[in-house]
Amino acid sequence: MIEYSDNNGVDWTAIDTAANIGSYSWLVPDINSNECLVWISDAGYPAAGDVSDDVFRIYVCTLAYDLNHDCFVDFFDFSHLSSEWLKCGDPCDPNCQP
Ligand SMILES: [Ca+2]
Repeated sequence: MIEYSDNNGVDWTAIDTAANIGSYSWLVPDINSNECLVWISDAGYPAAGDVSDDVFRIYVCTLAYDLNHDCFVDFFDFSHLSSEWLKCGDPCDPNCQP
């Protein structure tokens, strides 16, 4: 069982129950907190588990021109924008040259 807290362990929210394969990909929630923790435990024996060694930060990126959502506006974003600069975006338009 995987859970997280956004208030340093006061409250816990379930993320998922998953088999232990050594890693887990998690799309973090849209929150702003400097007091996040993750708790992982055996779903059948909740006392057997462990929590993050320290709090970490989750924040919502607010950059409008971060086109690949990595929270940086850099050359990749510019190249992504320029790669579609002259595309019409309408696949039903016979004059569209994607
Ligand atoms: Ca970016």
